[in-house]
Amino acid sequence: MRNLLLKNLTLAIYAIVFTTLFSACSGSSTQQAEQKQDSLSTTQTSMKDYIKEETKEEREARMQWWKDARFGMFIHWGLYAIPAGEHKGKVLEKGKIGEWIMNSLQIPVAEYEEYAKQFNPTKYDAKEWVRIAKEAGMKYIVITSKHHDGFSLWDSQVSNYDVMDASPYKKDILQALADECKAQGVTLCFYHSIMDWHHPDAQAPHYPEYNTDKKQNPNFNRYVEQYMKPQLKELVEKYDPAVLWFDGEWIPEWTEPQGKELYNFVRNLKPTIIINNRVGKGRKGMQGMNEYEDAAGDFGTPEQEILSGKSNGLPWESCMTMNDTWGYRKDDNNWKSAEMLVHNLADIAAKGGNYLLNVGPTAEGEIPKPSVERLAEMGKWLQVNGEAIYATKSLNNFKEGETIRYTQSADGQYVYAISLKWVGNQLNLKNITPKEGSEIKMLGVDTPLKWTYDATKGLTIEIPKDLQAEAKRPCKYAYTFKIEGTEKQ
Ligand code: FHN
Repeated sequence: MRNLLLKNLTLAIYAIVFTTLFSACSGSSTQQAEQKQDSLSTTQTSMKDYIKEETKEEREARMQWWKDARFGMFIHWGLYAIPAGEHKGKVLEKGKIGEWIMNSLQIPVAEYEEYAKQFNPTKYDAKEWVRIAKEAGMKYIVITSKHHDGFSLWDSQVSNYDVMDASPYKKDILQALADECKAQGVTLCFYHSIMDWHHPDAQAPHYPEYNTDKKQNPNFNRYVEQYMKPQLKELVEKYDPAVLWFDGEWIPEWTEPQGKELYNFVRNLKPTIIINNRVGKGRKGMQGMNEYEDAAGDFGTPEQEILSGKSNGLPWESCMTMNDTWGYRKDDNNWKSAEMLVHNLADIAAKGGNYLLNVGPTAEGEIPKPSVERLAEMGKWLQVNGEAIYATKSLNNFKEGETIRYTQSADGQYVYAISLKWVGNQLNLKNITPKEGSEIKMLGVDTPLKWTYDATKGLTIEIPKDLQAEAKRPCKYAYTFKIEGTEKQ
């Protein structure tokens, strides 16, 4: 309560000063309340340059848990879930994403702010969300602390455009999620947009086209120093996220040196944190890997796509929607099948990447049923096949033909051949040399399978009759063969 009073007092003082200084600017009262709080200075006196000073071994050790995790939940949630693709009778064009509605339908800041007054997700149940992620086999959650529309899902001390101050909900969404993640053993991470369509020192004055490369806000640096960095400091210090997942870095106001500086700023707040490559300007379009060698960031971020092969060094994570939008759109029913999602996960794991699969909860706070159903299916598959996915390594040849994907146990003892279709009576693999006299099993089946090996014909595995009936198989969608052996050189 005392903190809240202090915060409101500071914001009120700020509002007066800011109104006087920027009365010429066409912002709303909420915009005007967003500014620096002196007590939240982000000046770090002795900043370590992690980009230059961290060794390869240190970096690999820091990244290990994340690489082992393989599968995470992306959550795009914010005010845009209220219009859900339709604002004042105007429906977003097909193919447009829900969380971009403010930009796509050119909604003025003050008009969009009205959604904050309606944001009251009474069905939000952090326990249930984390349970859904965990049962799907997801090891981490990346939630939008703030998306491009600028609305914050926690009680930010430098803003009153947040869930606590601007919405009737008045509960800290991130705190509830952080508590549940801790209780259920899922790692919490934050997405944070550098671009901000609401802040007067960022892209708000670019209205009607917030996302433009034709304009630059001369005050952008003030937004960075007095708003974005204090917000990041709050997020790191209050909720201890394991990853900061930046986005919106393509704006002309943002530069690679700023990205590198921000990377170091965040690492200095929490040395073990992992940061994606969108912190700087390195990402190459939707393919998402780095365009140049020394780009800031710890991992590449292919978006809505999977790398065609393995990466040559940079860890990567493919982020993807289950339908065609990140933020909830009530009219988007173009769902990928559970089979496709399982195949994507196997393909990504074989190529050494992570899969960050998105859900876009409704304004009431529910993860849409089709997402929940698909995640449950993935969870069932992982219950049987998880050992071929988590903490695995890739082979040089990550695939054989179009339907086999390979992974390898961390100690190199076992190869996992994941078949993306039912194999019939026999499976023939040319790329693997099994250890003589070893057992080959299908994951989820106790009895070892018969096999033969011939240097020219390769490895042939017999599939027993009783597994030919779909109902008798240990899982659906893809089948894993655990082989003690090595990749043929
Ligand atoms: O503009 C965003 C989009 O809304 C969404 O957040 C995705 C997720 O990777 N990233 C952006 C574009 O690259």
